[in-house]
Amino acid sequence: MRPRLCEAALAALPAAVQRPGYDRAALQPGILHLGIGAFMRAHLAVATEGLGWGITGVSLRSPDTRDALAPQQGLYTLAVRSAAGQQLQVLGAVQRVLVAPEEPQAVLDAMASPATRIISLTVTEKGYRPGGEHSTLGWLARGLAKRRAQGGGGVTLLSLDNLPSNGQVLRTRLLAQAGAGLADWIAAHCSFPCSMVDRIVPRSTDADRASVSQALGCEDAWPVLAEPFFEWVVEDQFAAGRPAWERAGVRFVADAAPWETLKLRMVNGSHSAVAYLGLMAGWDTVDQAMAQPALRHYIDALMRDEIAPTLPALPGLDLVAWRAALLARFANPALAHRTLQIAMDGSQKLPQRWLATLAERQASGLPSPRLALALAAWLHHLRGHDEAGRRYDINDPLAPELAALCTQARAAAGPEAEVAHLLGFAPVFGAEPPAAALVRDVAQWLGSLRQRGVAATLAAAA
Ligand code: CS2
Repeated sequence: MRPRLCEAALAALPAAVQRPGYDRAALQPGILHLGIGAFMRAHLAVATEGLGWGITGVSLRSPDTRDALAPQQGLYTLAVRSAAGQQLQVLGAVQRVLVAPEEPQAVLDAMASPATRIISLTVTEKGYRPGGEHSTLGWLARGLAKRRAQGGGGVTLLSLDNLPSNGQVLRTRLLAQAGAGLADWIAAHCSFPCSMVDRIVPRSTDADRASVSQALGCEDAWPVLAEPFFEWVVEDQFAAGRPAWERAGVRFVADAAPWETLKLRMVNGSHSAVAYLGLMAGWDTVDQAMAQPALRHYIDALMRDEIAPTLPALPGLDLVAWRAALLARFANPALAHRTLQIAMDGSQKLPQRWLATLAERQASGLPSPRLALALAAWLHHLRGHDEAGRRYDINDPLAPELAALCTQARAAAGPEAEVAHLLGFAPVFGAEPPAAALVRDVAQWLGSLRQRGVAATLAAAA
């Protein structure tokens, strides 16, 4: 039996493994992070490593991360993987993990503590939906009420989720949740910088845990995997100070919006298209899908011809090289990023990933055949099984509504009426009825996906 990863085990790790070279006991617990999932541990925690700031993670639901990290004193391994191999780094920035349903007072105390200067969030797109006391917004409102009452002073609320104007969205929703007096205090004392985050972080498996533990020579129950690429662009508006993240390559800007648009449309928009087409075709991982010449050609053309022309100017960015690098990131054979994982929560993702691009193109009178194919693939995947008949769950907060929608749409008179009904689903597509040309294109693609399948449809689209 190998020993468990912990501080006492650090000295004996293989020489090639990077590890904390500082006194962890001296870290200032300045960051409270809600949603201590894999992404945050491979992104924010990496940027914060060695800068003197410690992170308290909060899990809003499951105790898994706390249970795995507590015996490891918060230590875990990041495995950066590419065709060239893997580089391991043990990270020390996470000091402790709280499980909100088990220790609500500790979470509220941490939000109220003047030592907490930044409350950051990775709670996914659906985490910003208005909700009760135990929603993200509910926890924040209660914590900030306590902070205000105790004179804890202003704090930065830093969203790291894939939403356009994520800071603004958080601010607007939190003020609505807070109610009059508290909302005024938050507006006066707290800041909400917008940010763009980019790093592919697939969910790790038991096999990953075993291989990382073997390479370390000790047991890590909770490692994370990531690609080498790392990007974080953030507006420099911190109400109570911040780590010197620029030392970790973070880009501070006055306005993150153009970066967010670039990232959401190109990276996430293409990713979702790969995910639904790949899932239906039985291509389980993104690299497996990208190895199909017709799929790769389609994604390249989608980015080049339909998405890139809608992007705002980003001085200094060589978009052609950036696009080529993105295709190579997707093709990374060492990540095994599952198409099913990216397919989840489509109802929360499509608006910013595809529909904003589509609406702008429509307004300029431009056709979007490839976005229409992506939409058809999303609709097609709602049937819940792939082309080989393998079933999967529709993992989406609106899954029941979507199932009912599909049943109603099947009763429509003909394929175009069916698609018009589907694209009329207001929670995803808005209140405006879909344009006739879009309905026609999507209906054609959907018919082709149903009758001929993904591979033949892509081959014909090329
Ligand atoms: C992915 C993202 O799961 C998804 O929806 O598109 O997690 C993606 O890998 C990251 O945003 C890349 O930065």
